[in-house]
Amino acid sequence: MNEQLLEKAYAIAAERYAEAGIDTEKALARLQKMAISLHCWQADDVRGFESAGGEDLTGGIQTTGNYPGRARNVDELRADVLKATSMIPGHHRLNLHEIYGEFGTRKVDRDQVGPEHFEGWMQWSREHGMPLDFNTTSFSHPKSGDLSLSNPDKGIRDFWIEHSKRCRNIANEMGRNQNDPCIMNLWVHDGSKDITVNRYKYRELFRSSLDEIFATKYDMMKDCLESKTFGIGLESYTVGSLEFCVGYCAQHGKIYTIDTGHYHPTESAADKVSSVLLFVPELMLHVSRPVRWDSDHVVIMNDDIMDLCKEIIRADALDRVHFGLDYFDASINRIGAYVIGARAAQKCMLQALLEPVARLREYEESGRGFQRLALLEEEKTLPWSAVWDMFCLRNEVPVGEDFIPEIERYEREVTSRR
Ligand code: RNT
Ligand code: ZN
Repeated sequence: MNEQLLEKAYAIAAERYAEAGIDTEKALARLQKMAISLHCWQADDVRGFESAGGEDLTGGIQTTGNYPGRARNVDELRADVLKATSMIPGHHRLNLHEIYGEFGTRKVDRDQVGPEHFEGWMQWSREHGMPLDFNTTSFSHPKSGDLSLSNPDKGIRDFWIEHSKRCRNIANEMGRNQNDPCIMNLWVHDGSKDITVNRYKYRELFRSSLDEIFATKYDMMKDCLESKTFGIGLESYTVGSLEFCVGYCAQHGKIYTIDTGHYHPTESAADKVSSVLLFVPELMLHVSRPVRWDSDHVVIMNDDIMDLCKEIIRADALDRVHFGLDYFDASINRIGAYVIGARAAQKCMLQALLEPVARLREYEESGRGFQRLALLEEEKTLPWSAVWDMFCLRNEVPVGEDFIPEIERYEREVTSRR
């Protein structure tokens, strides 16, 4: 790309935004601080490293597609993540699931996992200045069944309680290692396919399991709870529903995870920001793209994510929100999937940061509805893309579609040979 042209376009855009009362430099500085927690599981279709080929994916989630080149081991996954981040402006985090530990040749069951299995990751994290986040993993295991932490069988329940406790300890070690709290998400698939009568009972068990898991206090990790509406094969009942999780988080001061694919199709994830943030300390986001269901398509710049970002900025809540991605598309180049999704999320956030919100509020507060709608409509065509290009240029990553040949080259030389 012609740098001079980009500079010129940016200068004009900055002036145009100044007319609307917006300082583009401020917006760029704020975007620079936005760290995205990149989900490691896009690189290998959520398989992990517990066994050589990875376990079959269970727990009501599904990857579709068999594009060649998925990461088959920790070295390939690390290389892919670094390749992706070289094309994503800014500094980001990596979100690991427990099944991505380095277990060696010995079988390490989930109730046996410890920080030692993540030593390599912590060292890698220091080397690359990429803080880690973490997740318990209740799916893809012989004891997953339909119920894990809410299972009436005490043996199975205790197994998952032990797993979750150990994960919190690992997360705390990660936080100490990076001198920045590790955000640990807890999502369990628990639910049932058909009409369920003991709804109250399983939720009561889930609550008491959580109480037990969270009994230990840690300084360098933060707990999040993620709700869901339904999973594949678990269509009629989800133990960790929205109300359950928000209720639990509100009562116990935990972080609530909004996964944008986990609500009814016409329900707005964005509207939850101002509702939930009044009652929970912080939010974690799993930015995803549901197509007809929680299909986890690659995130693109769309109204859903734009609204979500705008609600965060309008609520002045940027420092109370952890921004993560959660999708897994196995039908296209997986590094490309990371780059498209992360950049799309950043584009949405940039536009939120460039919104002439003071003027919009003025209109709203004085009852000028037409003016508010007109400005909301006009802001869509303000020259935000020139600001975005400048962000990429300053961060020394490809501008515009220039990342396409770069990913094609990596595919030719690396992933297609796997
Ligand atoms: C599943 C949840 C969960 C997973 C990942 C792999 O519906 O969104 O967050 O996608 O943890
Ligand atoms: Zn999620």
